[in-house]
Amino acid sequence: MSETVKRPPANATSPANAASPVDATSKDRDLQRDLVDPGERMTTNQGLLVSDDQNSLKAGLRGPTLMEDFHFREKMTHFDHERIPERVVHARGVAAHGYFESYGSATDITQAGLFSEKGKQTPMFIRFSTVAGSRGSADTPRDVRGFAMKFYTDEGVWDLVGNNIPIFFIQDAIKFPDLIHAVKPEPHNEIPQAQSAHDTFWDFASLTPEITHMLMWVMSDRALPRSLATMQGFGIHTFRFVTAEGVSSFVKFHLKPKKGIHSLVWDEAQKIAGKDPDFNRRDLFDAIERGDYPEWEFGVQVVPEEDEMKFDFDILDPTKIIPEEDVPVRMLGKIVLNRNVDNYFAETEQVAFHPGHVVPGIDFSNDPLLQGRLFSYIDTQLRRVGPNFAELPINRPVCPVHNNQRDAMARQTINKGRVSYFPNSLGNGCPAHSPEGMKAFVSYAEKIDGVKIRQRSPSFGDHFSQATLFWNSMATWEKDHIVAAISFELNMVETKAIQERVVNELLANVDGELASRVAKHIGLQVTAASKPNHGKSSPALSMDKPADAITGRKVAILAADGVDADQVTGLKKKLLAEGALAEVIAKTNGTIKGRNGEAVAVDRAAPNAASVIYDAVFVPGGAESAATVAKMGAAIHFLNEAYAHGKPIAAMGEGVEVLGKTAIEGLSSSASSVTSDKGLIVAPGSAGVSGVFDALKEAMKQHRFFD
Ligand code: HDE
Repeated sequence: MSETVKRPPANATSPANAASPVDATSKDRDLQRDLVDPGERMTTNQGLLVSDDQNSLKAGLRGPTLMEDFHFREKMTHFDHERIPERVVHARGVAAHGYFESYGSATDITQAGLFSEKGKQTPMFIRFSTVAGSRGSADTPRDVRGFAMKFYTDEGVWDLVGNNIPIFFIQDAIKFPDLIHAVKPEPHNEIPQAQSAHDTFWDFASLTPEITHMLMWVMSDRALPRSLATMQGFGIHTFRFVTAEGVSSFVKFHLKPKKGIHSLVWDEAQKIAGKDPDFNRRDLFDAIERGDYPEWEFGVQVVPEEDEMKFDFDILDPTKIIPEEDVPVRMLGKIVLNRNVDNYFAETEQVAFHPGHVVPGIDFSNDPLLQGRLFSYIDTQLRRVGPNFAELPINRPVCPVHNNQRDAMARQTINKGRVSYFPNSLGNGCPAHSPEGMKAFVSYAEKIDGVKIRQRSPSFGDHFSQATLFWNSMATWEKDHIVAAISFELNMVETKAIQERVVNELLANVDGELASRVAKHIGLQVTAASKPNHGKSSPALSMDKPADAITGRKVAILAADGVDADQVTGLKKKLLAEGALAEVIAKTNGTIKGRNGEAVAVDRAAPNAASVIYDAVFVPGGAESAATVAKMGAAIHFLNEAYAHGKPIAAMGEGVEVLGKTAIEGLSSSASSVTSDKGLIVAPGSAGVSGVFDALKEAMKQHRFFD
């Protein structure tokens, strides 16, 4: 458990009897009663003290194991049943506890209690995930990231099961099994794992024009988050807010990360999958352990009911965004993650989300994707976790639960009394309905009048304009990465007809330049006439924005014996003070000698330190150190790779000469003071660490320099 986060005392109130209002620690208190310490003496599950857990009961020293060995059988059968089915999608995930804090009253748009007053805190649990890969796959494939949020409100559990991309691949839930079958490993040979770069995905995509807008997002670096804390989150669908007076408006949920929106690049993501497959989950876990709590602002775009038809797309269509320039995001509060789980299986694996878990003040729209999800999630939890999934510690609400649902496998509640039906007189009519005024959930009384029809609304018909809007909104480097990503994926596709359909039937309808650039990379011609580009853009869609701070960023310091220890410790201290991290990397672990004989601790040996897990590099001065580093192939590779990935690189004194041995261009080592140009920071020996640090900090806020 985190040292920094203090748990509340163990005098847990049973949630079923919780009388006190919910606060940020209510769920922690609730979970407390299920926490078990390892204990001093081993017992069986029946509490019997165990004398020997390492030898099975045998007939003679070299004889067969006896059927009678109940201890062996109990241990082994439990082990045999340790796994539950992995999620059919979003199998690989990581989660943490935290809270939502309201910025002020939002009662003008919703009666949901968590938004009722300034400072009100509601406990939360968030699970992040990749979609396509199995539970044991790597953290960094090109994929959408799940962003599933559980709010333990005093009015019941609210699940906002979102993603890090604001739209989806398809418009109707009935197509979801096809989409997932297409992207998952191909059924005949179970290849490839956690990747969309194969024939079946692109076959489906090429025949599904509504996917085009989403393709632009997943082929952008949005699909390669640097950190889970540098991702935006979205509820995707249009939902409804409803006030106490019954007035409804449409809303889209947004989460904006405090650390800025930053991603990896594809080459880096692929290498990290081998060097550190747990890259994102490690980053989240470590950040929370050291008190660097991930934080997001939480807000909504609000569309009054009467404005539903005012857009040139349908707000029920989940392949569309509402541009933030048209409807700004109204911030309602912040979300902070401040505690790691105690047990991965009990919490992260058994947590069960369902978009149908809502509270008064939040309701659904008729988005056909959302409507289908309202069936799928409860169904999947019944199969995956079982009919009493809501009783599990991580899933149970912090407010009372009373109804006549009974029994089923692994029931935990011991319901007293002879009454398990309604209406009843023997139980005094309890549990009873809540009368008006008690804030029970009442579905929004939307007027529905339609014919039964299996058809898509024509208002869902424009599949390309917002894909073009996205493309137009990208910085040059973002466009380059999209072209490279689509080209990479299509070059993995073996069927030429699929490549041709993607280029001519999808991309040519987005933008002519995009289509022809991709066509060139994959050795094809664009044969279709390109649709004219409408020229509109939405600046909010670009990731080309500096962060406010460098918290959690990691700097590598390449050093050897004879290093200028003052530079190393000076820079390290300044970085740590900013919440960033710095690691001294040397040939072997242990210590190296500073140029004045002082011992400098090594944080990581070179073979364990790949450039891809750092955000920036510093090569300090010290003639002997610089000469050694310049001769180390691993160090030169490190610098070249960091350079190729556009990362800030700084060098001081003799360290500048090391850069001369690399492929880095545009060095101006003759300068007499610190020069900083496009992420390349060089300083002569006489310059102080402060100037280098300031320039490095600014460069790290920019994140990358692709030119
Ligand atoms: Fe999901 N999705 N989904 N999805 N989804 C699941 O539920 C489904 C969709 C999302 O961390 C499953 O518990 C259908 C959109 C997240 O536990 C399953 C459709 C969005 C998670 C399921 C969608 C999501 C899931 C698999 C089309 C973003 C992980 C295991 C109608 C708004 C939750 C499970 C976690 C998980 C079905 C589309 C997000 C099978 C049928 C759109 C973050 O129920």
